Amino acid sequence: MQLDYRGKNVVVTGAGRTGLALCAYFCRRGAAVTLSDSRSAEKIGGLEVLEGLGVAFDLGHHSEGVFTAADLVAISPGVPLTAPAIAAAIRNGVPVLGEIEIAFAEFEAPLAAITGTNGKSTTTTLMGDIFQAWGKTTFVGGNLGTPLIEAVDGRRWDWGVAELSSFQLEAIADFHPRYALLLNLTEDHLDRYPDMASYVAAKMRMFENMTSDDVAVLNAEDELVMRVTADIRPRRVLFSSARILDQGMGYDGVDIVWCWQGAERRFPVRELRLKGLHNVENVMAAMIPPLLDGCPPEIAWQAACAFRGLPHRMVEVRVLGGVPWYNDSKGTNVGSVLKSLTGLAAPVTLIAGGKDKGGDYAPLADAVREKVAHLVLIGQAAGRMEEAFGSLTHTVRAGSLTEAVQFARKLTPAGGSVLFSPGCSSFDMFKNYEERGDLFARAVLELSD
Ligand code: UMA
Ligand code: ADP
Repeated sequence: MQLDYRGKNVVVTGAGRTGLALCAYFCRRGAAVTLSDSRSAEKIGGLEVLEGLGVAFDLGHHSEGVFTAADLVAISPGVPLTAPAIAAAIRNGVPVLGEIEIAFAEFEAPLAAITGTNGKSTTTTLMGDIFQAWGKTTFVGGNLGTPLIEAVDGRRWDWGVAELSSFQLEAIADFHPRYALLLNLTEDHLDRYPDMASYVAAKMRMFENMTSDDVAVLNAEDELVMRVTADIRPRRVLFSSARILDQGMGYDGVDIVWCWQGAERRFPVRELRLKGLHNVENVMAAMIPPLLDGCPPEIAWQAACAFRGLPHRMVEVRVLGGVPWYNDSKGTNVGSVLKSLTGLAAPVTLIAGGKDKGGDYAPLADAVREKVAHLVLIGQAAGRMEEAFGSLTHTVRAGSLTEAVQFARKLTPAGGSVLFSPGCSSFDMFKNYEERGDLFARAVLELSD
């Protein structure tokens, strides 16, 4: 059912993909919309369409007066609740809601929400494929790319599968998925959160409105996940990449084994196109909601086997002189670099660095010592990374990603491999991780034989 925002004074914050979709949504509902962004109109560009819709602007800064006078502030994930104008609105009793909350209020199909530090996009996309293969019209989006708010007008959905970031979960109120997946928890985004506990607390909001009729899908091998979900209300269904579970989804090193209500079903992992133990975890997690909802296991497994993985996640760009080159531009934190390194044999030349997120690089130290023969560093984080790893392996700095590729070419012997897994976000040098990964792949393809 459409909510009534007619005549309401709504301030949409952030002129990215989410904010633009929010503006269109509130305009369709007859609200008086103001778009506020800390960037100037020239920097944002392309606002003519919104002018045509009658949207007002507060650009180059966030004006407190605009926020405190609003009936509702709708925020994009990149805008922290601590921004002074947002904090002023909250102090003045103005409701401040995130896009996920606003969209959820009108999203009529059941929803599976996926969070965790790593594996969200892979799991979300695969689960979407499974529901589709089962014949369900399924919205697949969220942090993955298409904001949930774009799903609420137009099509009728049987299912929604949404990847959720901690940023998005910070600004929910009544959000309540039927299935909620927490894949893993390792350090990330410590440039936004004061500490790991605050980051985990944001993720945990996913469960806060769920009841015992709902299901939480959890990683039995992640100690922190197990600890923080010990007392949640939804039913816990576990997956484990280390053992077979009496009840739940396990793995014995050969087959994924689904044990449920006395029955056992086996799925041979060699049939998957996805590689690596972390992807076994993603597949296990993605299959649980559809299976619990009655999807025939053979349909779920066929969809899992057909899935080729997403771009910029451990994609082999080419093999040159006996050296495979991997693009893992989506490896944006220490946990994901670790998984990617684990799948490779020494000697690896690792190209890393980018925008530093303030986390600890130490969990990578053992893997760097064992596997990385040469470390090529780029970007703002190069200094901190050199401090952490410079004494453990041969380390050089490059002025650009293209130069890093050239250094890696010279340094890597036949039989080695080159991994571009930055362990950082891209925003110091690139628009996003896709642009960064595309540039890497181009530079690698341009290397002469
Ligand atoms: N801005 C302000 N004030 C601020 C901060 C930012 O006005 O205090 C403005 C910026 O100037 C910019 C706009 O906000 O114009 C950007 O908003 P946004 O960062 O929310 O970007 P969107 O384009 O709306 O993209 C967001 C997600 N971005 C972030 O969480 C940073 C996208 O996730 C997501 O795909 C998209 O919504 C659709 O849901 C990206 C991401 O990096 C991929 N996510 C993080 C991650 O995966 O690690 C969480
Ligand atoms: P996210 O959306 O959470 O960033 P992706 O599915 O895009 O996750 O994968 C990003 C990177 O994270 C991959 O390249 C891989 O290195 C790592 N990764 C993927 N799945 C997992 C997992 N289940 N556990 C740990 N790391 C993972």
